[in-house]
Amino acid sequence: MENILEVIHQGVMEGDMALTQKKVQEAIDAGVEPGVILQDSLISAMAEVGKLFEEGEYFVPEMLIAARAMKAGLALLRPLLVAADVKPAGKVAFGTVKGDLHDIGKNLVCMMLEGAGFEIIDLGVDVPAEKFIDAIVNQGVDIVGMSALLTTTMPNIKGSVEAIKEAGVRDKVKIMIGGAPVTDAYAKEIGADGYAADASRAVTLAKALVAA
Ligand code: B1M
Repeated sequence: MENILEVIHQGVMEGDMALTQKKVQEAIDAGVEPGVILQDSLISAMAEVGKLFEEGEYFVPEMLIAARAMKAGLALLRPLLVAADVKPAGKVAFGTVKGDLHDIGKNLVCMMLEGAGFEIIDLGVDVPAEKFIDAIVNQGVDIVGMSALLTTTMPNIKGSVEAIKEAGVRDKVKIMIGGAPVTDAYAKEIGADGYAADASRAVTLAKALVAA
């Protein structure tokens, strides 16, 4: 008999949305625990996708279609996970900073984080500092993620970090940053907790920040 979790894992790896959804539904109907389906097929597949990306075997398009298939499966699982009170790996508020409309990288990082079991509050693009602060104060997030793609908007990451400090809530969250012009040195300079170069490394970083 086929191992349904392996088939789902493979469906995500190949970005086969229809197969992933069909098999997740079959697994649910067969009584497999939602948390097991999440961990042993969807999350495990996205972890492998991230590894293949880091090794240069997968590129952004493969990662995007895998993430899309993962999301299709997750949509079926989400209500069951909520009902079963399966705790997320952490809660992340994520946005592209003020003045910046690029969202492809942000969406990819969000999807990979979701695939790793994080709950995501997607604040969208052109996000002013007040929105990050609001997420910290009112949504109890563990991590704030900020993305910038323009050299002209990168200073708004620093501005947002400073606004978070001024609002007196800096010690309530970890701050991670990324985007094409952003560097590790910049993250250190502005007092962020970490920088990741791509979506796969963003997952590793987020896990480390939550564990710290
Ligand atoms: Co824009 N754009 N763009 N653009 N655009 C760039 C960034 C640019 C480098 C192109 C170029 O000139 N070569 C350039 C910036 C130059 C600079 O600042 N030095 C540029 C410019 C100038 C502009 C405009 C100003 C153009 C104009 O209007 N004159 C304008 C600005 C609009 C604005 O934001 N206010 C503009 C507009 C646009 C489009 C709307 C046309 C479109 C965006 C569509 C969209 O996002 N919905 C667009 C695009 C597509 C690009 C390029 C071609 C591709 C960006 C992208 O999606 N990459 C880009 C050139 C390039 O990068 N080659 C360019 C793929 C994506 C998966 O990678 O976003 O880097 P990336 O995300 C990665 C990592 O960076 C990391 O993980 C992601 C996945 O691996 N990462 C994080 C990202 N955020 C992270 C956060 C983390 C951790 C990791 O933790 C929180």
